[in-house]
Amino acid sequence: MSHNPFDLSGKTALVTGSSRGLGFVMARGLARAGARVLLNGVDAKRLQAAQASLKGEGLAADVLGFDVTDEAKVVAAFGKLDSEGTAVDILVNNAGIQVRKPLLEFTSDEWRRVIDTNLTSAFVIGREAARRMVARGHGKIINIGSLASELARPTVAPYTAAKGGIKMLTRSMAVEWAAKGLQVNGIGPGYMLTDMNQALMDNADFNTWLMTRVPAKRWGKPDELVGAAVFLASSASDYINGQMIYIDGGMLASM
Ligand code: GCO
Repeated sequence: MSHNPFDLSGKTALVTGSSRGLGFVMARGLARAGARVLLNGVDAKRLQAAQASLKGEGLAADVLGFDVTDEAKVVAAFGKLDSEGTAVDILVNNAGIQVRKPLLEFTSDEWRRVIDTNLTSAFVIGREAARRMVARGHGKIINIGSLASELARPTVAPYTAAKGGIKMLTRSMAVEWAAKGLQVNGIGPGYMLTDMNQALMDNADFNTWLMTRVPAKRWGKPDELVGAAVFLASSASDYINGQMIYIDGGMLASM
């Protein structure tokens, strides 16, 4: 029996949107902490490459590809896991997209696509995972929010609304499922060096603004999310529920 409270040996973790970016880095971190990870996405080639990368490190990684916005596919994926006898002990709701434009120019379809991917999917996948976790009396759900769970900036209204919803969905899940042995918390990344933010990283004016707003005076590195992900996925957080951990270089603490 490991006395390391951060040991994830024997656990299975499903990380949505984990063929690349923050999702892949968190999946790798959970695997390095001992978990068997289920990699999720819609691009089979990317998923195979991600799996090969983790297996190349001797880590336990399988692929569970489905579109997080397709409820029937989500339900079928969990049915497949049931039939294989695979229990998801840890769910990381990470999948998300970004669309940037003035709110007045957004179409309803664009709005719905962001909300469906970034928020509704966390509800649907969270519900499917939690039904099984509740039956077993334990489980960890980690919803990936954002600085935008707390603060807004122009041009990212749907994303911000979705990430604000992630914070309150996290609290709702926590208050309904804590007594059933589940811990549901969130991670709010700040401005991280990811493909999704490439347009911002390439923008000199944005970088100048950001460096005035972040006390750490730098962008975050994706690996800097792993510690919080392992912590919230492990027994070290068994009495923590409904919390958001912001990994933002101090940005939220600063006026
Ligand atoms: C943006 C960015 C942000 C970051 C991150 C901030 O356009 O402002 O995409 O949303 O991705 O979520 O915490």
